[in-house]
Amino acid sequence: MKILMGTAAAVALLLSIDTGVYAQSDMDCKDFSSWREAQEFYERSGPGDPHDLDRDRDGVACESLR
Ligand SMILES: [Ca+2]
Repeated sequence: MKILMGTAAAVALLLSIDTGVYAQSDMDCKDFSSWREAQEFYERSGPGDPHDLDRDRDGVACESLR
């Protein structure tokens, strides 16, 4: 039972970390470890660039990370 509880706690922790990242209201370029990651997030976030990752509006997010 103890092991089961530990597993449940670990899963809950992983889930909270996972949803925590995507629930963040605003992501900045410094929150990504690579340009590719930032670019994919930018593309997934849809039109309008809600996180303001592409300030010069050329379709390329976070030039500073390239
Ligand atoms: Ca840009």
